[in-house]
Amino acid sequence: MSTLQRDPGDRVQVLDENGEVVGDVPDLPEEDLVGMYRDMKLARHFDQRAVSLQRQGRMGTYPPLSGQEGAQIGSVYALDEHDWMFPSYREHGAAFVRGVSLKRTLLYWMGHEEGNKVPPEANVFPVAVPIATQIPHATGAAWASRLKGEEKAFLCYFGDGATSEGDFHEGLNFAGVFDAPAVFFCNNNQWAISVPRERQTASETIAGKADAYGVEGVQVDGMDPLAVYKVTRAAVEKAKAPGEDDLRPTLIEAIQYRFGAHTTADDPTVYRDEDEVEQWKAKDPIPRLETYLRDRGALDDDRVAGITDEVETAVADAIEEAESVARPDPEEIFTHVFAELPDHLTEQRAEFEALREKYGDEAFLRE
Ligand SMILES: Cc1ncc(C[n+]2csc(CCOP(=O)(O)OP(=O)(O)O)c2C)c(N)n1
Ligand SMILES: [Mg+2]
Repeated sequence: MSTLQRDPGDRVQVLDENGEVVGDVPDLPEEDLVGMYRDMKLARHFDQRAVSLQRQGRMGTYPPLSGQEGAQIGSVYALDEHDWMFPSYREHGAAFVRGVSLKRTLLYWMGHEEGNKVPPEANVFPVAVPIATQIPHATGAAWASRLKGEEKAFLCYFGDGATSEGDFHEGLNFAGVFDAPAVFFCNNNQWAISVPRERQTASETIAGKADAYGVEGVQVDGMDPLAVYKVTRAAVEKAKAPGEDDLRPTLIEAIQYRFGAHTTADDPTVYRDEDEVEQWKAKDPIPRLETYLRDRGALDDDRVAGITDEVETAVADAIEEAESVARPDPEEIFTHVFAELPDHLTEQRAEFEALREKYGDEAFLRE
């Protein structure tokens, strides 16, 4: 059976929960397989440090990604250099692989506007906090690229919650009708803050929604990085060079779980059981790939220790660099969005300036 043309309930898997091979391993050089492992470890360690910084008051609200590394790294490895990625707010791991530095991601969540400035060569759209808005953006960019005669794929990430938004329908419908070279990648992590997957949609699967748009839908084990790579690579190739009877777009549903809170402002213990979290932790993508790589002789204790050191140093250096940037002036919240400030924001800025003048900055910092 081809990777994409299958029943959406038939979940693609290459490594089982113990790292045993149960499907065809994608044809990737060993260097890339080890690279995937390193990047997943980097994403995990970055995440743990970022949550800790927030808890220490050294960073603002932050959305953790632990548990979702397999989906992020596996999928982003499937892009070619000139392809594009459209993130939500949780894809720091994937963005890093594309060349958005850890320092820049830290600056973003520390409240620096500079953190929003994506290096042009990364081909990554800015973070989208409003749910699903990036979906029609990706469709539009993909369609425009095709009209220009380019051969590029546009990988768009969003959550299970995003599938209830009008933007999801509009983006996928348009992509189907105009045959846009887009890959819609749903990170189904089972929760949209406190709303469980079964309250999100009565559809049996999210992948099955593809039928409504006349495009292919495929479900994959999102905690199996090799399976994720395989389906995303097939979708990227099809987006650029479809077979005679194929439409370019694909909807991928990657089944996974976020181990942590929705954001550092959320307390998941009030809406989900610890047992559920433990069950999903048994599917952790990192030890799974590590077991496979050790079995094929690509990793041993020394190499794992070397990668762990490398990752810890990279994150520590990025934190030091980000914290050495002077804190942004609060007035910056009024800049960078509009070329000309609208009247209501001009008034708010004047009010802010007056309050600042009267009470001083110290008053704003008080709890
Ligand atoms: C248009 C819009 N509505 C509501 C919100 C508030 N909100 C932020 S995250 C979130 C849940 C999103 O869940 P999901 O799409 O599953 O993504 P996840 O956070 O699980 O990755 C909501 C409702 C928002 N940011 N934008
Ligand atoms: Mg979700």
